[in-house]
Amino acid sequence: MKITSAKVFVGGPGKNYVTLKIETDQGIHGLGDATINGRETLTAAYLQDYTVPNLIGKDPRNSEDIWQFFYRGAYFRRGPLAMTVFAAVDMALWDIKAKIAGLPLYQLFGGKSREGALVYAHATGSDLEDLMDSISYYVEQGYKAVRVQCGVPGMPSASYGVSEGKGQNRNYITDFSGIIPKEEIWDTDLYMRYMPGALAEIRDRFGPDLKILHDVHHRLLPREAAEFAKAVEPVRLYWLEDPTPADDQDALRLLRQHSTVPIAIGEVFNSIWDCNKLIENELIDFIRVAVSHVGGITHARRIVDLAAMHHVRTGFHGAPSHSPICMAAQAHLNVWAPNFGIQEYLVLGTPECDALFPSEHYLKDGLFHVSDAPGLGIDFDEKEAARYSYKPGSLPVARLEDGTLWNY
Ligand code: GCO
Ligand code: MG
Repeated sequence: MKITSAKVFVGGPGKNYVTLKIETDQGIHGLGDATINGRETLTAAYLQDYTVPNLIGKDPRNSEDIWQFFYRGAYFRRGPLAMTVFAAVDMALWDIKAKIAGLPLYQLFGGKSREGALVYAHATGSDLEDLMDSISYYVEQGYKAVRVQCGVPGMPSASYGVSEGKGQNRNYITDFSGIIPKEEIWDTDLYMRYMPGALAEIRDRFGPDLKILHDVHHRLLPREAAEFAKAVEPVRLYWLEDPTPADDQDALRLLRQHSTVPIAIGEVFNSIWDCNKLIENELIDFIRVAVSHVGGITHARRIVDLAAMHHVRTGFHGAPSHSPICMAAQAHLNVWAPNFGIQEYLVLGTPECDALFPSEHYLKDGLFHVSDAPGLGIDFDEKEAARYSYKPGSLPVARLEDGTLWNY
C-alpha cells in the first residue's frame, strides 16, 4: 500500500481550519487537522513544502516509522508548528489504519472504557449576573460541567475568556480584522481580589453537583497562583486551569505545597518533554494537551500512558480553533483512555460545519458519543471546502497598566 497524494486545505465557516487529506493507491483516504490558531498559513506551508513530498510513496500503515522520520529527521526538534504538522499526518495515518481494519479507531486502542465522554462548555459574562445566565443556559441544555469566566469590575479591559455583550457565544477570541493583535490591559491585583468571591457565589447559586472549571490563562506568578488556589479551595472547583504559564515546571511545587485544588495545565505544550516533570512529580491533576498540537495520536498516547502512572487524568484542549477532525481523534481517545477526565467541547455543529465535516458523532446530556464508522468517523467535503479561504486573524496580547507585556 502506498500514499499517492496529500492535499492541504485552509479555511472553514468563520475559521481557518488547516485540513490534510492523504490518499492511497487502495482508494482509502485519511484526514488530519493542522490548525494552529493565528499561524495557519505556516503549518499549511510546512505541509506543502516539506511534508507532502516526503509522504508520497510511503506505506501509510507504518505510522510509527513515519512519525519518527518526521520527528527525528527534522533535526531541529519539537516546536508548535512542526508538532502540529506531524499531528495532522499521524491522525490521517491512524484514520487509514482503522479504515483498513474496518473498525472505529477506539477499537485499535483497546475498545471502550465508557459509553460517552464527559464534556464541558464555556459560560461567559461581562459581569457576574451575565455569567450566571450563561451558566443556567448550559445547565438547562444538560451540561454537567461548565467553565466560568467573567469580567472583573474596574479591570481596564476584558479579562480572559469574557465575551462582549450578553448571550451565548463560542468564545472564539480570534479577531479577524487583521494580523496585528488587539491589546488588552490586565491587573492581577483586581483579579485576585474579585474572582474567589465570584466563584463562591456561583457555587452557592448552582449547588454542589455542577462541575465548575475556571481558566486563569497563564496570568499569575507561582506565588500568586498558590495564594489564589488557597482562596478558591472552598468552591471545590473541578479544576483550576493554567494558573501559571508552567514553562518552569518545577515552580508548580509551590502551588502544590499550599493547596489541594485540582490543577489542569498543558494546552500550549507540544511534547511529552514539556510536561514529563509536571506529571512525574504529580504537580498536576489533568493534562490539557491537544492531539493536534502534540504530534498526533502516536505521541499523545505516550503522554496519556505516562499520566496514567501518576494519577493524572486527561482534559484535552478543545478550543473553537480545533477542527472537528481533531475533536474526532480526541473523542476516540476519550472513550478508551482509562485515565480520561473530561473534554473541552465548544459546540462545533453549525450547519455549515456539519456540511464540511460530515459525521455521526453526537453530544447528548453533556456526554460526547463517538460514531462506530470505520476510522475517525468523520469525512471532509472538498466541494464545500472550495467555498472557504484563509482570513487573516490574530489572538489578542495582554499588557500591564504600565505597558509591560504580559501573558495572554
Ligand atoms: C481554552 C483556551 C483557549 C485559548 C485558545 C488560543 O481553555 O480553551 O485557553 O480559549 O485561548 O485556544 O488559541
Ligand atoms: Mg485554557
